Amino acid sequence: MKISSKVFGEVNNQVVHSYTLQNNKNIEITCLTYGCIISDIRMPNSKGEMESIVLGFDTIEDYIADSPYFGAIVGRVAGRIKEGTFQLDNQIYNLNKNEGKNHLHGGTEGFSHKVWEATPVENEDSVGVSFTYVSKDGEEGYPGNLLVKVTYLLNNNNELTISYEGSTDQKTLVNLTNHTYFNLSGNIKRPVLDHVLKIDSSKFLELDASLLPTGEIVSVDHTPFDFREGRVIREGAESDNLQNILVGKGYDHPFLLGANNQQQVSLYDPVSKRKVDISTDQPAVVVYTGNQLTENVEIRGGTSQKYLGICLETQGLPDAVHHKHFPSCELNPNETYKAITRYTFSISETI
Ligand code: G6D
Repeated sequence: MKISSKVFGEVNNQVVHSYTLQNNKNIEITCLTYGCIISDIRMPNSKGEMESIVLGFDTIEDYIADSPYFGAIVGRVAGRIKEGTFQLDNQIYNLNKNEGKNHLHGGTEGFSHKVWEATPVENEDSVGVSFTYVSKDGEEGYPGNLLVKVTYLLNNNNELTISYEGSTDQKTLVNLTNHTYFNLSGNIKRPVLDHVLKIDSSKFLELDASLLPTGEIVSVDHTPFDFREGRVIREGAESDNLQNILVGKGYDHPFLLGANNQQQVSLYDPVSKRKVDISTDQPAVVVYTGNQLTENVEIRGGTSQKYLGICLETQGLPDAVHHKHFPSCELNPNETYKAITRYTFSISETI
C-alpha cells in the first residue's frame, strides 16, 4: 500500500494537492483536494494492461472551466431542488439557481468547487485521504454551519470505500454523492453504450421535463429500466420509452435500492472484462449515462462525446424536501449525517 501527494495547481489563491493511492494489486486512485475529485482510477484489463477507467482532466484549469462534475463530491444537496426553494420549520430558504429556475448539485459553487482540507490515512491494510470542509450558514442559501468529512480508503481487496459524515448547528438539508464517470473500456477507447449494467432495483423515479422527480415511483417491469438481470446501456439510448427520450436518449434516473448494503449495482465491460461492484447504505442510485456530455472538449486521453462515461451516484432521493413520501434529507443539530458506498474492482468473465 502506498500514498503519495503533490501540488496539482491553484484555485482562488488556494493550493490544490493531489493524492495517489496504490494497493498491491495494481489499483491506483488519484484524488484532488478541489472538490475531493477522483481524477483518475487505473486498473489492469484481462490482459494486464493498466488503463484509466474514469473521465478526468490533466489540469486544474480544465476542471474549473469544463468539468461536468467529473469525479467530484456533490453537495450540500446532490440533484435538483425545484425552483431552488424549500421550507424548514416555517422558514423559507432560497438557494442559488444554477440551472434555469432550479438548484442543481449544491448550486453555483457547491462542494465540487471548494478546496477541502486533506489528511492522509495510512492503516495496516488500507490507505486513503480524509477530506473536511466547513460549509458556512447561508452558503448557496442553505441554513446552518455544516461540518462535512469525506474519507476515501483503498485496500488490498481492490475495494474503494467512500464514507461521508456531517454535523450541523441548525436544521438543514444534506444529500452527498460522488459524481465519477466510469468508462471500463480503458483510456476511453469506446463509449459506455456496450457496457452491461446490473441493478438490484424494481422501482425508479419518473422525471419531468426539467429532470425533477414528479413524485411517481414506477415499476421497472417490462421496461428498459429493468436491470435486475443485467442490460446493455445501448438499449436505453435507443429505446422509444418516453422517460429514456426525455433525458436525452439514455438514463438520468434515480433507482430505488433495498437497505441491505449488499452488491446492489454492477457495471461490466465485456471487452476489457473489467467490473465494478457497488454496495451502499443509501436508498437510491442515480444512473446518468453522459447524455449531456459536451462533444469535442479535450479531456484526458481524448475528446468528450455523448455516452463516454456513466455515473452511478449513490444518494438520497433527489428533491426529497418537496416529496414527503421520499426518505428525508433533513439533518438536525443533534444528529450525524452518515453514508457509505463501496466500489470493488475486478476482472470477470461475466457481469
Ligand atoms: C445533467 O441531468 C444531468 C445530471 O444528472 C448530471 O449530474 C449533470 O448533467 C452533470 O445535468
